[in-house]
Amino acid sequence: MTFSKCRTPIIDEALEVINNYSNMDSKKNKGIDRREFIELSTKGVAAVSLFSLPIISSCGNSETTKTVFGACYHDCPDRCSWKVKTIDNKVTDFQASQNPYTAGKLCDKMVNFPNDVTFHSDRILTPLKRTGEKGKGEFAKISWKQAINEVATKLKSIINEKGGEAILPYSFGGNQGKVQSKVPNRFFAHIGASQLERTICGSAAVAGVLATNGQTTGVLPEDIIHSKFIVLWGTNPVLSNQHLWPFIQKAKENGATIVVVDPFKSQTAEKADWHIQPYPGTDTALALGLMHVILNENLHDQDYIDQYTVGIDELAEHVQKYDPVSVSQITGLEKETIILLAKTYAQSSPSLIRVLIGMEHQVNGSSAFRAVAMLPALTGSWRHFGGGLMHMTYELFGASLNWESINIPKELASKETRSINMIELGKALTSKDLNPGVDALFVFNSNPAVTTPNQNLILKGLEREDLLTIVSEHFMTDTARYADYVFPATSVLENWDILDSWGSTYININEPAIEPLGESKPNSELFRLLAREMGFSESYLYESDIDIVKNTLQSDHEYLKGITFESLRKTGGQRLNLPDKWMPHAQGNFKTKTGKCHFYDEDIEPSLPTYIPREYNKTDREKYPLHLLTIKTPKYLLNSSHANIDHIQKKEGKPYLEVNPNDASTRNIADGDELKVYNQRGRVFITARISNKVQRGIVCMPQGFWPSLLKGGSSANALTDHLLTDLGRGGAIQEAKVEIIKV
Ligand SMILES: Nc1nc2c(c(=O)[nH]1)N[C@H]1C(S)=C(S)[C@@H](COP(=O)(O)OP(=O)(O)OC[C@H]3O[C@@H](n4cnc5c(=O)[nH]c(N)nc54)[C@H](O)[C@@H]3O)O[C@H]1N2
Ligand SMILES: Nc1nc2c(c(=O)[nH]1)N[C@H]1C(S)=C(S)[C@@H](COP(=O)(O)OP(=O)(O)OC[C@H]3O[C@@H](n4cnc5c(=O)[nH]c(N)nc54)[C@H](O)[C@@H]3O)O[C@H]1N2
Ligand code: SF4
Ligand SMILES: [Mo]
Repeated sequence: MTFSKCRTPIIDEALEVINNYSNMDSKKNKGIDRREFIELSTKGVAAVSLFSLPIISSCGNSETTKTVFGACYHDCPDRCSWKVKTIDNKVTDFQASQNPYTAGKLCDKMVNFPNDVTFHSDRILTPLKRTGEKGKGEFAKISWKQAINEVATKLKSIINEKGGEAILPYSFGGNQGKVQSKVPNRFFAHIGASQLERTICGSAAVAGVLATNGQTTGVLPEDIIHSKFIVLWGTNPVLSNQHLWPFIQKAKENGATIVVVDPFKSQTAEKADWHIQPYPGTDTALALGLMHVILNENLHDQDYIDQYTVGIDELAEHVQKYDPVSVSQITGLEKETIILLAKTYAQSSPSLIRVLIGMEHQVNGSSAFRAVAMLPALTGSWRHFGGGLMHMTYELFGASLNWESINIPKELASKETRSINMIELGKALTSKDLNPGVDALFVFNSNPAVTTPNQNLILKGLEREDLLTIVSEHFMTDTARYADYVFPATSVLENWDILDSWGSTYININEPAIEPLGESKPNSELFRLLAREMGFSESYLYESDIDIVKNTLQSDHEYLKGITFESLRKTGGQRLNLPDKWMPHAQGNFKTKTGKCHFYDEDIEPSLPTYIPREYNKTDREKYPLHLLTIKTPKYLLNSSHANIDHIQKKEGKPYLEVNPNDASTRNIADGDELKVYNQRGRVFITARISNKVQRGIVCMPQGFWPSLLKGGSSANALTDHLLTDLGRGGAIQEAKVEIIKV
């Protein structure tokens, strides 16, 4: 469509909405018939009359200003809501909207988002085809037509020769909008591609808590202000859950004690009243040790246990071997610390344990969550408002939204195809045993060359000449550098979406603030175009983004009362309509098969949470004696996102390895020395920072830096292994041993 320059702003807006419709829902490509066009026009005009604020200006000089609401797409528990003002496709204002949980403040990672990502000069805005060697990042611009045609042809030929399972989609939380993360799954299910076990974050944590409670939704974030004793167990809200932190501070003002259990002296640990610093991966033993003390000191709530739990006899017997002396040897904590923590936790009321993700990335990580989740039932802290366990909130959205609109259609869901675990990407790409092998890798919403363990094995796989790698991205990431084809993805300011949350209780829609820049297209549109090129006719492959958003809200569930597409367009994020006093387990009501809290479950192996460390052989123990943590300490990065932005690099500074003074002195290492950190999988060059943030025997480096931007071309995940966790098939990323040497 071409428009005359001289038109009224209201029509301008209507046409823009119509344009968005036609751009985003492949109908444009299929040709819109007259009836559909009238329907769309009506929708467009209705939308305009409600929400645009055209500046009345003279003909030929029309400016259109617009305010839309949206939400942060990042894999972050906060899910902030925002408001974007634009004039003529330029963002003039970008800030938090009135969502009380966002509380008027986006984090430092996001305040400058329009410039850092959407309008950044390095952004990829056309399809690209590789011209140089894999990994060199040499590409030529090509048209969408050519890119879609060549990729569709190659995928079809792989399907014909090897079957759909030879194609592996690889995506994670790069964009947590439901449309931009889930809709592509329809395409992959349709072609019978391998399934990806998306378990790198949350899977082990959730599996552990579900084993005990049957649900992860415990105390809601805002209700933490009622707690008097808060244990932040393996989580770092000052950095990773910033909008919860003010509520924790409020609790402190109300008299709460804040305890952090973390092997690293995190930003949160520095601000806590009490930092308990166990060895990494020993939390299962610590939790069982606390239960030992609580039961032996008679600090448990027998009535709660009798009414609402199963397996107390088995648990009581099991914890006898986790006495404070034994647990002290496992965790490295003083036995007095273990006893004091158990007593103060059990005797304070309401007492709350906050867990999130951090502790799961250990071989025993899921058991740790399972064991920790038992403590509130043992002490009956669920009975008190503000007491219990705080974990995730996604189940509230799971219960209330219309998921049929988002999930792959029923007819595809039953298709059985093999699964490949995302943690084991390097193995899958290099394995000679997989049949069929992975012939095509399709990456979107993820940057596995940085974020997935065993980086060098992944890079080796990505170097394969016979691997077709397709990446949809904003930037030339370290993964995209290896692509044969790169597609330009829209940013969140340019596409429709609906966003639930895993850490807050607000639902958001995301309305495009501007038209897609350059030739960028939403993930959803990319797969509609491919489907059309491959000749598929099933309607579920062509649903428009806005229809999916609307349908997802079609639900009679009480939590969505008063929340509609129209209301969300006017307000931005809205809190789910939840009961005033949310106390899910005050009277049991666990979502396990018995309806009770499970201290013991014979259907799970082992039937009780058990501390089972990874055994190393003597040679490895001697060669790589230090335990390496690679965690989210960068303030300005969200995983690997934003690590390529100049001013962010300056603010963030270079990465350091935290080394305990004892380990440094035995190796003759001084603060500021350049080090090589190495093990059997790789090596990273990094500067030493000698500190007491880590205990003797432990070193810590940040995750998220791109290998290509560091000396030696390796970053944290070059040292990590693709080990799986005990339950949930997550990644035991933090189970890595290394040695360090001055270079
Ligand atoms: N600034 C910033 N914020 C982020 C992110 C980011 O990259 N940067 N990432 C987002 C994502 S994807 C997620 S999943 C969340 C995660 O948010 P959190 O769950 O808070 O997790 P992490 O920061 O990964 O880890 C928290 C703490 O767990 C500790 N930890 C590691 N191993 C163990 C252990 O064995 N036991 C115990 N007790 N603690 C352990 C680490 O030292 C770390 O300080 O943060 C989100 N927010
Ligand atoms: N060593 C170590 N490794 C870790 C962790 C750790 O603590 N230590 N944490 C793990 C955790 S918890 C997580 S969640 C993972 C995260 O790992 P990833 O999901 O790979 O996260 P990001 O590095 O943020 O990469 C997301 C990418 O998606 C792109 N993107 C954003 N929006 C869109 C879009 O709309 N379309 C397309 N096509 N692309 C888009 C971004 O530009 C970015 O490059 O990392 C894990 N890896
Ligand atoms: S990254 Fe998290 S804290 Fe920052 S704006 Fe997004 S949701 Fe909010
Ligand atoms: Mo994560």
